[in-house]
Amino acid sequence: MAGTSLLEDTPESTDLTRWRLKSVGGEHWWTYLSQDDKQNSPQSFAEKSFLGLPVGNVALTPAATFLQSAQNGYQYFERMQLDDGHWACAYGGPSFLLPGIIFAMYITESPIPDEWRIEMIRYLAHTVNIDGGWGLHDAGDSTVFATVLYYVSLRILGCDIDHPLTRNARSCIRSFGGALGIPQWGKTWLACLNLYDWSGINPVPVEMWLLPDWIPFHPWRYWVQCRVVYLPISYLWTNRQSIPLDPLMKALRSEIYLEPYNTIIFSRNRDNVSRRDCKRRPSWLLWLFNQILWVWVLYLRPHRLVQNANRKVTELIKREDQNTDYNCIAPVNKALHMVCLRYLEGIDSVELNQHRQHLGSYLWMDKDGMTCSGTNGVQVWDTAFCIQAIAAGGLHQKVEFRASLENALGYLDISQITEDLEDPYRQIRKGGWPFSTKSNGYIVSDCSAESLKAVLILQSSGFPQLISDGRLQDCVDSLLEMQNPNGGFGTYEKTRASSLLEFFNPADVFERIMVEYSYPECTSAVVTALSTFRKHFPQYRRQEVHNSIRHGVEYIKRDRRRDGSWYGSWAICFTYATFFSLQALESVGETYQNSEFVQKSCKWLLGKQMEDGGWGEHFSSCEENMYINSSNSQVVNTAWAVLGLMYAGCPDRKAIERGLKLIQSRQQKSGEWLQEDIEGVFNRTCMIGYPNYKYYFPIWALGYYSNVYEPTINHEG
Ligand code: LAN
Repeated sequence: MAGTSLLEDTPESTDLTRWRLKSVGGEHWWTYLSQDDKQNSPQSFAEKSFLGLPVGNVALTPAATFLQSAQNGYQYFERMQLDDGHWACAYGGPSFLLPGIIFAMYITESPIPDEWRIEMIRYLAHTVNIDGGWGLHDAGDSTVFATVLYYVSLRILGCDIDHPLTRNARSCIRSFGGALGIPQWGKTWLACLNLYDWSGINPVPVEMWLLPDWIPFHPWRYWVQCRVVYLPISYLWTNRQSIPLDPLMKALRSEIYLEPYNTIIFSRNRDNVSRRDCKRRPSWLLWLFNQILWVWVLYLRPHRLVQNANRKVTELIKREDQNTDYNCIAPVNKALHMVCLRYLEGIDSVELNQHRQHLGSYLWMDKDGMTCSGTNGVQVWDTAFCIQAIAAGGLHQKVEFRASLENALGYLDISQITEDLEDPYRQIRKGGWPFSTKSNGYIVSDCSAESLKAVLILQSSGFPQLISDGRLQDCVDSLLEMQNPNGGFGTYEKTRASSLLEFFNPADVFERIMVEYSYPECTSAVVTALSTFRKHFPQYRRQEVHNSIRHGVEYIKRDRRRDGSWYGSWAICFTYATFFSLQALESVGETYQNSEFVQKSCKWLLGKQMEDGGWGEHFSSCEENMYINSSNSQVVNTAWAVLGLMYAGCPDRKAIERGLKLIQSRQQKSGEWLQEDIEGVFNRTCMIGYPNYKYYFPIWALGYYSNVYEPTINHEG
């Protein structure tokens, strides 16, 4: 159902030949040139390709070997590299991000440029489901959450009530029982817009930030993505910040509910979450906790305490803004910060202007319109993997690829975080790498690990020594600090509180968001990186590195399922995590040849190979917690599976070659691969796209084959 457009008419579009992608220090944003300027700056290959415009592809010499296929793949992908060395991409999927940006702009009276407006509407026309609604993510069935937020967005963007998109969405909302059953984050946005009453949202009091830090459930202990969202929400909730009612909002009040607005008793809808939205029934503990909180906030708490807490929260909001150069960690808290600043500093404030300037880096324009990315890009992550993919087949030694790889190394050089923060709630970060840009400011365990590997590979094979030994050692120092007592690694930080806090997860639509967990993917990335690092620096913190690897491996082994697979949390799904885990085991010398443990995982992978030689995993694997085949094999899943088998040293060469042939058969004459199903996920329920995976993981698999087997064999036939 998802993605089938209801619209007979093609929605209005801008002139796609006028869009350009600017990039400075990795921060990238799309601009819309005037007709005159357009003539002076021709569109690049990457720009045309993102926008679906003809690129004048040349047919490459057909590949006779897997390695040549890899090479052809990179000949295409290389052309997509931006001048500052990184690769950009659409990073869309989730449906609750774009509305946040639109609402924040509306609330802060920031004009929405016409070209954005037109393209956002076009994006929504492209992704609407047959029933007129939208899902939690582009591929999902319609929910109240997404449909109401997008409906309000469309109205703000200028669609009137008779526009086909709004008309259909409205009847969809009505058939779902109206907007009252929207989950908590949706209720919050509606309340900010004065379309819902704050009394209908369970308490998120600012005072929680005044608790002593040692308290086991103090918010500083939450998973960083969760704490940064509830920080501005606590300010908005406590201070009941809604914009004044204007004619549009007045109209919307009568459009999104079944009953007249004034007759709704919002306080009775605090726990009302539509069945189609609710992924996680709130626990009775949360319910009880909320009742206690209501008594506290309504009758007990002293006013002075609220004032103090407001001060503290304001300080924390501003600190996050400064630490991230007004990008914030992700678009959800960025949008909410903007709303807070309207009240804290005013719509003309310097701070709000800073935020406005960085809005563009979250908005991605492509052939289907404009949407909001999950972060301000995937720059470091994609660049680090791309380098490793090329090197897997030794292609980094080829002169023709040297310049582009030097450029990629240059990007990793400028995006490494080189100093720590004076901030008690932030851990050390010096030497680590973020997911996107340096200005994002947060290092991630696996982004640091993948970048460290990429730098070590290039700098040890004759590339310029851009990053000093000391800086690489700093990265290891930060990584060692991030290991959890169970041996595993989380994403941004060490686990700071018990997973029991999950009973208090108020978000209805996401699972496992309250605290950091250890993940096999992140742990494997770090284990592999430390194993590589110690080959180059055998003496550096020798014992600690050794112990960290050992504990990491123990965690990875413990985390495996009985059937031999690993559950992946950041991409779909078991093939992803199994690839990483087998790679980590190989890095410490554990392979099919000497380990029954590895043999079992190979058997599991082989058991999932499809008739056509490929692998294909459906996104519902993530939610259902078990392997579910997609209807067709996918190049990305196939690449992970064969990579897993090859790292494991699986002797079933035929199966591996069948997988690689499938990948080869999907390669276009230009060297590229076409987009297939969505690749990524977060919090078990929300899918997110990693469009560059379809380039570098196949390249990696095809190239790596020549590393494992004889490179000279002709694989045709
Ligand atoms: C990401 C994107 C990258 C991802 C990997 C590096 C792939 C992973 O291995 C570690 C976790 C990380 C960094 C990650 C965490 C959660 C993010 C930031 C996202 C999936 C992108 C969007 C998502 C963010 C939480 C979206 C906002 C939603 C909330 C529930 C707060």
